[in-house]
Amino acid sequence: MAFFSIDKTDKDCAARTGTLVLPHGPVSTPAFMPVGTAGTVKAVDHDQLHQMGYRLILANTYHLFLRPGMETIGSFGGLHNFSSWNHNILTDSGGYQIFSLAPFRKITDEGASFRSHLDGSKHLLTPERTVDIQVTIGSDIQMVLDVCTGPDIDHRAALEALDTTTRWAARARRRWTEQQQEQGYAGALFGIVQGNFFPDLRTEAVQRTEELDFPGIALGGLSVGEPFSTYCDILAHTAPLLPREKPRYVMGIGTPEYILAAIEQGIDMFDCVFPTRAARTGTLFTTEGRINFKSARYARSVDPPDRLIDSFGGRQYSLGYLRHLTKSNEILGCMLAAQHNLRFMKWLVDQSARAIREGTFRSFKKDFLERYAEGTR
Ligand code: PRF
Repeated sequence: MAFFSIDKTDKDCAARTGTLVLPHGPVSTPAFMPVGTAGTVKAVDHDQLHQMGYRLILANTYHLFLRPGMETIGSFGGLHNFSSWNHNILTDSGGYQIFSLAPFRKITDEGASFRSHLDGSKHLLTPERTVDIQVTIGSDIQMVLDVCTGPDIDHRAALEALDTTTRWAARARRRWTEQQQEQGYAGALFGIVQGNFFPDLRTEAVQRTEELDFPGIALGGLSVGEPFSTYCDILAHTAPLLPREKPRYVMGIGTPEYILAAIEQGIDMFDCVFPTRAARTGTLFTTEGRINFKSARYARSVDPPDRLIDSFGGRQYSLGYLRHLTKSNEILGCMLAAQHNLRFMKWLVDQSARAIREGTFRSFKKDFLERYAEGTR
């Protein structure tokens, strides 16, 4: 079966539904991937993720490499066995985490050297080593090591980062092919388009990444602090340049506004810590807007978080109870809020898919966002 097939394209925009066929089973797209940085989606257990309909979660090379380390994960035969998750895993390469977390980092042609945010120890990740690590993890989809840049750099610096990213991508591609031939590695490798917020560099990045012919392609370097309109402009410029037949992934986006904008441009995959992180600090995403459920206004609310969404798999918990749990720092508060937000994200992509099949994605997006903005306080 093909690695990726498009099932339906919306009649009024580039949005599409499809199916990814991965080593641990098929995944329908558009797909939101919950982030399980250290091999766990915080406060949500694997059975629940499966029950919610998730078949592809994300883990981070950077974190797993530092702790528990590759010897431990290797001794379990990979992250699927180690964590007892029998469905698909996509691993990010560490490029972005080094950029955002490491207290010290230095990019050279050889790779990225950095100090661990855990204990200050020094490490070097090269493009080849990053592939090898992700092979040890047993990733169903792995990402190339890239250089992610912030919104404040000039054209010259952005081009330099792009040049390094492209040279690293070619080396990663070569190592991935060796791993397929020598170890029978079955996971895919995705290239990452960088180029900062310069349209000419984004165009060049797509061309140079496409020359390497990866099975899938990601847009990196977005949602790094730029205004939403800049994100939309770069997305509208770059997405139409991507090959139609390959899965397309925007890395690290997770609010409904960002995700629906991406789906409209024909993006198939996204991930973000935001739904699970926000849950832990008292924020729920609902079909009537984003709410702070710690607010006193919910103290006696007998309502469920959302009238349209089955937040807890058939179980009823009120907003009043959820507020109490979180105010009391009860672990169950984190668990329930994370569960609701992940069910909300699944609902959002499933409703998007339904609308695409019906050819009504644009009106679904407009209606949803109007209501969502109105209720967000
Ligand atoms: N590169 C990688 N991972 C990422 C990003 C990137 O640019 C982003 C940017 N939003 C999130 N995660 N490798």
